Amino acid sequence: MSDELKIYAPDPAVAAQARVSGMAAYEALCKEAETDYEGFWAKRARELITWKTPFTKVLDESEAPFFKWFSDGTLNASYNCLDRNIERGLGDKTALIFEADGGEVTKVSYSELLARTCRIANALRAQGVKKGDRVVIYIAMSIDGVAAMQACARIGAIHSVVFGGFSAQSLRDRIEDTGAKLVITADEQVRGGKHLPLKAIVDEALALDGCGAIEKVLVVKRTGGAVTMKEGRDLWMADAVAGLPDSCEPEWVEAEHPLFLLYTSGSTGKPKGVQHSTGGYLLHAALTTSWTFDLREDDVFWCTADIGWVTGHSYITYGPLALGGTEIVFEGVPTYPDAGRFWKMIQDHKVSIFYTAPTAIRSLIKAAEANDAVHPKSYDLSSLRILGSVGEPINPAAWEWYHQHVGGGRCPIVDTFWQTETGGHMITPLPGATPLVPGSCTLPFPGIQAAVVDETGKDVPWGQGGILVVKRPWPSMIRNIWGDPERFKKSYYPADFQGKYYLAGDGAIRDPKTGYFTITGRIDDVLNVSGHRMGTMEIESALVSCTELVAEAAVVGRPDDTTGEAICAFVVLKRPRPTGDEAKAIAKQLRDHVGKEIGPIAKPKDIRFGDNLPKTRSGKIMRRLLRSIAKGEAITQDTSTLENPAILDQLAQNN
Ligand code: 6R9
Repeated sequence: MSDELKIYAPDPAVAAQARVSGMAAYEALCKEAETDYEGFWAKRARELITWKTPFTKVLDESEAPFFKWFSDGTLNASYNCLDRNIERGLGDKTALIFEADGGEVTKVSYSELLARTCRIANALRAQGVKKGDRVVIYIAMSIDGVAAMQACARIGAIHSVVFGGFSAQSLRDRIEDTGAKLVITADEQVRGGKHLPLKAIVDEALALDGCGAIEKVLVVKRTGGAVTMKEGRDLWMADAVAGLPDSCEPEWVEAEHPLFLLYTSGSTGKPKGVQHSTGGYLLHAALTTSWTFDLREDDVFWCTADIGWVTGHSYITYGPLALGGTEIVFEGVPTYPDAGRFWKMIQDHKVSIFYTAPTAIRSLIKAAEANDAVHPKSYDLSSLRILGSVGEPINPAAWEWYHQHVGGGRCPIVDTFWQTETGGHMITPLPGATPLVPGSCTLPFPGIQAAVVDETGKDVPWGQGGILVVKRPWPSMIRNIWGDPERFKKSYYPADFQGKYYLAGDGAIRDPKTGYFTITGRIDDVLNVSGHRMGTMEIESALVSCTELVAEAAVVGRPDDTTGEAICAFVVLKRPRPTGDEAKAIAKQLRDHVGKEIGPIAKPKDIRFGDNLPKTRSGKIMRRLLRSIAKGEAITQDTSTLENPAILDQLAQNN
């Protein structure tokens, strides 16, 4: 393969009807934002959002970096996603197509989704939940999951969805940090044909210290599996909503009122509660759905993310519904009953916009290459118009396969770079405008002032790698770390850039000719495993919390063909270094321990034991050496500052 840049011009059929059609239109939008930044955003906020009280102020920088947008406007997110579509005549239109793990399909119209949302909202109010109270949602992909989020938004409660794969301990940490009053969960979840507990994990979490604020648990019946209901605390959702009306007056909130908290990993300490606003967040979720996905009323949109992650918030619960779209909510996994599941669902539901993660694509490529029956060519995918990728860099080989075999060579791929903190797309192609280059997320979304700078905040020339920053605040940006404004400032507006630029935490490089961005990976101690963010410190803490065994642990990432990055742990035990079967058994025990502390997604793929770790004379672990060992590379770095060089050979041999 030559490394010559391959460029794919937008498909003329897609471009002809796209909202942003052609590069001149894209450039005009960027120019508009440059010339009148506040005017640019205010215009879209008026077009896309229905305000109860129109705003007169746009951006308020008086308490920078705690920026405010549209602060004297009031609105309700669920009104914008539901009622107003019904008022526009879309009441009978299908809002959600739910496909269960086993294949059963349930469709709900906008009117039905509104009624369901209102009943849950009324139940929350009946249980004493008020504006500003936090509600933790620990549930699998379901209509009730989306409705529960919308119900919180309806009454001004702040939801915090916790991914159903997190352990009781992780759930406890989030419940404690939010100070939530109520948990919404289900009896069980079903994934890949297996029933997995949810309510039992909630019980376990609530039995730990720190969950004292929880008064009630509402339980959705999904499988009918056995659960224990605690008298006075636990209530079946069906009983909680019984007899309550299916309408509910929305709570009109200020634009800056927090819509949700979502926990994500940073380089240090416990996961941070990323706080999003109502007005600015909803605007960008809707605007990016409109421009990046070009969503239209006859589209069937499928974002395969879970509502436990930010992608599920912006591109399942809020963006597509704000535009009156029809979308798929999928409970299961891409490989069950076989690895053709995604392609079959695209065919069955005539999906026109499909948004997934590179990890999923890479694993499905492997399966398709081994078995024609699960190859996309065995399905009718002609309904597809636009493809998207998110969560991690997509390698050019996977991009080409996705483009050719899934998109039939005609569908543009929007490789969307963004983060939990950014609320919506930051750097992404627009499907009817941007010429595509596999492996590049191309150019900033109009209005987003992304740049690549050096450590002092100076722009680096195109072609030179540097630090990705955003130079101006934008409407859907993180507002705070829940309860920790100092950490917010330090993490995102560090003194290195005089507190002026938003620090994304990623490195980037721009193509010398086109200026296209390529993300080069995290510049902090955050790993990206299958598109999930994991802090190395969190995993290290989980390992050393196995106090009877572990003396010390260091975690690094190494490249992995399927998951992008894999977790590799170097562990020093409180007993002699194990080998052979004993090493295998202890590694399994430690993996299970991490699974229990954080969740299965955090289990290290490799665990290596050493008598010690490579350290400098001042006792600092030299992680860059561990990274080389994890990759199986020869050590070429300077090891002269190392206290104990012999340890490198031991760790390198120990597989
Ligand atoms: C939306 C989401 C954010 C981190 C981010 C970056 C990586 C996401 C990417 C990408 C390259 C893309 N990332 N999209 N890297 N190209 N298109 O994934 O949010 O879970 O917070 O992760 O993921 O490293 O900083 P989140």
